[in-house]
Amino acid sequence: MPANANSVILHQYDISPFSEKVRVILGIKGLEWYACDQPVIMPKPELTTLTGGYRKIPVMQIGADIYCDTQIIIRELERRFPSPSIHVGGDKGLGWGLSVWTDRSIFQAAVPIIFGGMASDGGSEGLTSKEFLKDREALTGRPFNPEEMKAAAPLIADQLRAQLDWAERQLGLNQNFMMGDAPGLVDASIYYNVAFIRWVYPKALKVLDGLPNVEAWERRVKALGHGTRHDISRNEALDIAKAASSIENPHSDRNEPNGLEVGTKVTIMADDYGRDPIQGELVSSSAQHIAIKRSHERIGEVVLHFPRMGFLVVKN
Ligand SMILES: N[C@@H](CCC(=O)N[C@@H](CS)C(=O)NCC(=O)O)C(=O)O
Repeated sequence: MPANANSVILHQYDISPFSEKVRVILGIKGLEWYACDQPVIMPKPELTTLTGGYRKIPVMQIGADIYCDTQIIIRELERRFPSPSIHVGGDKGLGWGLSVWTDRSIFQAAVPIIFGGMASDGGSEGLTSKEFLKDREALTGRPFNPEEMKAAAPLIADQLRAQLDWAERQLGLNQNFMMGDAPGLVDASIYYNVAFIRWVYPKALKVLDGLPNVEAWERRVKALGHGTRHDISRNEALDIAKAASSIENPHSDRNEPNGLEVGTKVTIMADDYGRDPIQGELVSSSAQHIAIKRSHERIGEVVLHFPRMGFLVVKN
């Protein structure tokens, strides 16, 4: 079935850990979706045409609505496809807070463990190519040097182990998933980190020795699958954006603290890495969401959606 303006298109690549977070959610919800594969390093001309400069992966597109960052992607999937919910057990909203822990603390531990470990083993292909390292230096604005990560990796492995031990205790209550018997946001948020290490540098999963509940849970989350995946080319995805119109209704937030309203021209940037500024005109905003519109001759007008936590918004 060809994709249309209502299809979920995930701009991704297979070994992208943050894409895996979203793919697990697609699996939990049993959704049909289209993978639009993007390059692992810059340039990504089709992606940045859609996003106005945002380069990180994944990005979700539905018609002319473009969702940047897994937080807003998953929030939108929950809004459009509420059942089964990603908020399970006692999680009514704090699951998002836990994803800040998993995305920043666990993920930032996984990176040096993987790259430092590969450097110790003398591996130097693919993910440690010169082009890749240069790209990630530009992304983070800091040296990305596996040789330096080598010394840190064993110390950081302790940090990873301590955090996965929390997960072990949580599961120890005889439950299949983090918040109870059903899988949800918290599972996807922890799991993608373990999956990333498993794919790229499985040796580092030595930290799972003594954490049998986490190992069994990892297999359970993997078995959830990714829903039904189709593939779509980058050009087709741009054609869909061009033919579609955004479904976002203009809306000013009465409680917005910084005087943003419909029509305000703003610049948005991530507060951690990949801080490329994206400019546009505000369509709607709330405590959790900001939508801006932009135009480009290849795709016409699109609306970009970002989460608020983790993104800075300034008036132009
Ligand atoms: N906060 C972002 C983080 C996304 C992220 O760091 N993605 C990685 C890939 S998994 C990335 O974009 N790396 C640079 C690249 O792929 O060019 C999110 O939740 O979506």
